[in-house]
Amino acid sequence: MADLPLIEADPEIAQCIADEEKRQHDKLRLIPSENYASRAVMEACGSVLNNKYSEGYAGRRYYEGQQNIDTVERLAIERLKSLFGVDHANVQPYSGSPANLAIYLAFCNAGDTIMGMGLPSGGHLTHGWKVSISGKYFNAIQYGVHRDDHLIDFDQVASLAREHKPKLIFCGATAYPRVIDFPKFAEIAKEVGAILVADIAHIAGLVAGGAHPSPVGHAPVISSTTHKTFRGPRGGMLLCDDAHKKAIDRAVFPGLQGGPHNGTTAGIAIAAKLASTNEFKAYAHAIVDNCRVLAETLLSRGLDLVTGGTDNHLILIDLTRKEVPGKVAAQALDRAGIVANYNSVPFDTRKPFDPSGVRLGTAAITSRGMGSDEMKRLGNWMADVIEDVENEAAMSRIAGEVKDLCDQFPAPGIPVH
Ligand code: DSN
Repeated sequence: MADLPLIEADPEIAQCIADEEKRQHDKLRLIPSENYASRAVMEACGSVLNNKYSEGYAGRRYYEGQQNIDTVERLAIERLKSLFGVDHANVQPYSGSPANLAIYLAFCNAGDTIMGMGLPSGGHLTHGWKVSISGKYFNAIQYGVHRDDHLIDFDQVASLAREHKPKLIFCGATAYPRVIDFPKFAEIAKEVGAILVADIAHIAGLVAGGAHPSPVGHAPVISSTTHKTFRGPRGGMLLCDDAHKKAIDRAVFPGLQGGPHNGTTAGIAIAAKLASTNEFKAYAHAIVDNCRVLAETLLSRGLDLVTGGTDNHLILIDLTRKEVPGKVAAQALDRAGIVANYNSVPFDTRKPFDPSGVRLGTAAITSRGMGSDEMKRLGNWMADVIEDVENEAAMSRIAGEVKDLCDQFPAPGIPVH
């Protein structure tokens, strides 16, 4: 039984995977936290490395038989250190949320004051939002964006920091379309004696490829996922300077997690190697260029964008003025073969499960090799759908055109259907 191929062992799951391959091939995937992991990354994730337990760190494990795993983990660490220019890397966090929890465990006690950007302004749940453990176990102070231009309100960040003296300040976001000003955050953190943490989960690939400023030298602790713009496996990583490395390593293991997922570690090593190439640098810049063209097209069709545009891989459409709920728009777009997610916009008058925005990003479609011509077509399709969300005939026509376009730009790592 253990030797059967998937198609024989579990035809139902085999069919789900085949269907998902087809979906990922046939649709324009615009969820900004998604991408197509490189084929080599996918191979590593499905390899025998999954079979091995390796609690501890290279050279200091609690299980024997680490001859190959230690090499894999050391390669991942060394490549990340050189790629990002940091003193230390921990590649064991299971994903971004556990990476952020490890940071809290490393530097805070329950009840301590921490600061992060509020979810409605584009921050992540783990930056202190009330329903997350980070908002429940800590005294979480939340900063936000200006009401008029939706840019981070640094006067508010500074005054809240002075008033509350947080131990940690998180910067970085999941729904913020502009450059994060790491030096400005660092200045505020220094003034109040807080540790600045940069969560670069969304922009790690842009930072690695030089398409977004690096937090290194400003934030002594950096957390990230490895699968978004970085195009690696589903996983997490923590980067830090020498002063913080002992606490970070202890917090990840044994503080928070058991054995690392070694297939993922190998995938991170591969992604780091690929991200150090000129090809990846060009990819990172193309993500941003594509996003700008897509934003310009949407604006030209009369759609409102949070902050009026984008500097990175992400766009947040504000549909308040159009009076189309974000969920209705996202569902209509999906029927037209364009996959985005509904999302709150700053100062949203609607509830988070039925908000006014649609969030999109260009990391995955840029991995398919699409460029500005395709972004213009895409922006016009999106505007057509949003203008007439009940026009099923138009949606199925667009879905067909989307499929034709996708056939011209095969998705990396997916067999052509
Ligand atoms: N859920 C991820 C995102 O979509 O941005 C972040 O955790």
